[in-house]
Order: sequence, then C-alpha cells, then structure tokens
Amino acid sequence: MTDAIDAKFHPRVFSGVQPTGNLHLGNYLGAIKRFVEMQDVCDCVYCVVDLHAITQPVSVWGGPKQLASNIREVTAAFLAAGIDPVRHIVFNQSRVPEHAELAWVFNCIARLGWMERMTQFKEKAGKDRERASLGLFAYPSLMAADILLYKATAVPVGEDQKQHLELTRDIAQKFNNDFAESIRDHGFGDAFFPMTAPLIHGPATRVMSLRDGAKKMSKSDPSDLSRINLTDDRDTIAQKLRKAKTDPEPLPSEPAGLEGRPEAQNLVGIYAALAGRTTADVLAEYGGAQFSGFKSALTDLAVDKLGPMGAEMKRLVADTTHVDGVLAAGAERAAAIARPVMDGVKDVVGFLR
Ligand code: AQP
Repeated sequence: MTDAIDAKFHPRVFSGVQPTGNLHLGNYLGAIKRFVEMQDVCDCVYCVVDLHAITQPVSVWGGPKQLASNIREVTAAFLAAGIDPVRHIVFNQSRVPEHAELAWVFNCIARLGWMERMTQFKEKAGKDRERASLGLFAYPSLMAADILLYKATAVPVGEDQKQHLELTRDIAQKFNNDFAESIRDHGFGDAFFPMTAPLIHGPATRVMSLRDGAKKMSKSDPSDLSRINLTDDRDTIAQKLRKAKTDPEPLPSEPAGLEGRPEAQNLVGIYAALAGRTTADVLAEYGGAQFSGFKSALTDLAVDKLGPMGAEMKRLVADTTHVDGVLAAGAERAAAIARPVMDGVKDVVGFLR
C-alpha cells in the first residue's frame, strides 16, 4: 500500500531512525515498513540518525560501545525488513558531515519561538528543561537539514513527527525567501529548497503502549511490557500481548465502536497494519469476539510477520563486516548528493569556497 505515491511528484524520499536501542513495533509499522513500500516507486535515502541519538543524555543512548552496536542494529532492521541497499541508499548520518554543516545554517534561519513550540522537545526535556542539551532543542533543525540536503519531497514517518515536518517546510520557505535574490543570481530559479510532505498513512501511524492506550509505544519506556521489540521471540510476544491492557467489552463490529476504547483501537490497528488490511475489514471478522481469542490471533500474526525479520536482524548484527560495508558504501553515495547541495547553499549564503 503506497497511498498513490507518485514518483513524478516525489522523486526522492528521505527518512531516518535513531540508534537509541529497543527498536519496536511502532518504529516498524509507523516508519520502517513504509520505507520498504516506497522502494518500488521512488529513489530512497534511509539514514541511521546517530547525530540525533546523542541529543539525549549519554545514559539514554548508552555510551560509545552501545551507540556503535545500536547503529548496526538499526541497519540490520532496515535490511531484514527488506530495504535494498544496492538500489537505494542506507548510511549513518555522522559519516556525511554536510548534515551538521547545513544544520548550522538552519540554526541561523530557524527562530527560537518555532523551536519553543515543539512538543517532542517539551516531552523529552521534561520538567527540567534547563538541563536539556542545546542539541535536543535544535533537533528539528538537524532533521530539516537531513531531508533538505537530499532535496527530498516525501518523508515517511509516524504521526509524532508531523510537527517537525511542518517546521522543515517553514525553514525551507524562510531560506528561499531570505536568499531569494542570491538564489536567482546563482541560477537556482525561484526556490533552492523544495517543500516537503510527510507520508503518514495507514492504521498504525501512532502505535500506543501495550500498558497504557494514552501513551505512545516508545523505546525509552522503562517497562519492556509496554512494547513489542523487533527481536522478541514467540513466547515474549505472546506474554506481552496476553498482558496487554484491554477493556471488558467484546470487540465491536465497526470502527465507530472503537471510539473511546484506546486499547482496543490500538490492538485492532496493529492487527490491521501487520495483515495489510483495513480496520473495518478486521472488525468484520472479529466483531463480537473476546479479547482472549483476538489476542491469540494477533500473537500468531505478529510472530508470523516479525519472527523471520527478528531472526534475520540477529544474523546481520553478528555479521559486522557486511553491515559496516553497507553503511560505508551508502555514505559515499549519500555524500555525492549532499556535497553539491551544500556547495550551492554556501554560494547562495555568500561563503567563499
Ligand atoms: N509508537 C509509534 N508509532 C508509530 N510510529 C512511531 N515511530 C516511533 N514511535 C512510533 C516512528 O519511528 C520512526 C523512528 O523514530 P525515532 O527513532 O526517531 O525515535 P522516536 O520517535 O523518538 O521513537 P521512540 O520509540 O518514541 O523513542 P523515544 O522513546 O526515545 O521517544 C519515526 O518515523 C517515528 O515517527
């Protein structure tokens, strides 16, 4: 399901995943599964965004050894899910210095007020925002640089990233306006950067915690029972789904019946996304069923879909030579696109090079 993505309008897709450990079903359904679907219609650049990972305290990303292992794990997840690193580009962000370079220019374009409104910063900084890193505050500026360095116009992401993509458009727009004359003088036409659209579609754009239907499934949730990790085995998946919070009513027969039942909505959405079916279609089959029966059907489906991927991830993580080779080759190809774009930015801004 590619939601009628037209390669004519979206010649290049970019997206990324942070190597912060505990890759979960939300990361897969909201992002990685969509990355795979885009491959047949667009040129894709998929990035392990390690510069983003270090915006959090070292205790969150685990230190140097853990970071290196997490970078390989995300790469392994990309490959195990079916991303083809020969047809498309897979690399880690810190290998292409133009990401940080363009982010600095964007730090000087973006306004403090824009960043102040970002809900992800508020959530991740928490109450003690004075102790949050400057990098966490500027995170959306680096994300805009990631995307615009490749002049990507489409970004498959989960619902939580929508606000950052709106900001990416604001930054592109302001750059185009602030330097309009120079952009024309240097032969780039009316706009240097394109407008980017988020691709947020399907029944699982915001997968919720298995323990609390009001909270997003998240890598950093202290309870492992809140999420299904991509490398969980059958017994662990079965146990987590058995313990998943539900309500006492049977499943409704139509999507309208899920209103006000966030846990039921979450499990049905997960089922639909894994099966490639609509929510209505799933409810037509399971309407009236008790959660116990539905949870065991969901366990079979999840194990069927995630089991082979988890096994392949584990195999690839052990094959560091292969994974490191994919990242190195991908970085060379990414840099070949990024460098001339950054040169153009320097010319437009007036830096001598
Ligand atoms: N629960 C989710 N449902 C759907 N999509 C999700 N994504 C993340 N959580 C869900 C999508 O996964 C992609 C990569 O996310 P990220 O690595 O940038 O990290 P994140 O959004 O910060 O993910 P987490 O798991 O929630 O980490 P923490 O706990 O650190 O906050 C993105 O496209 C994201 O939308």
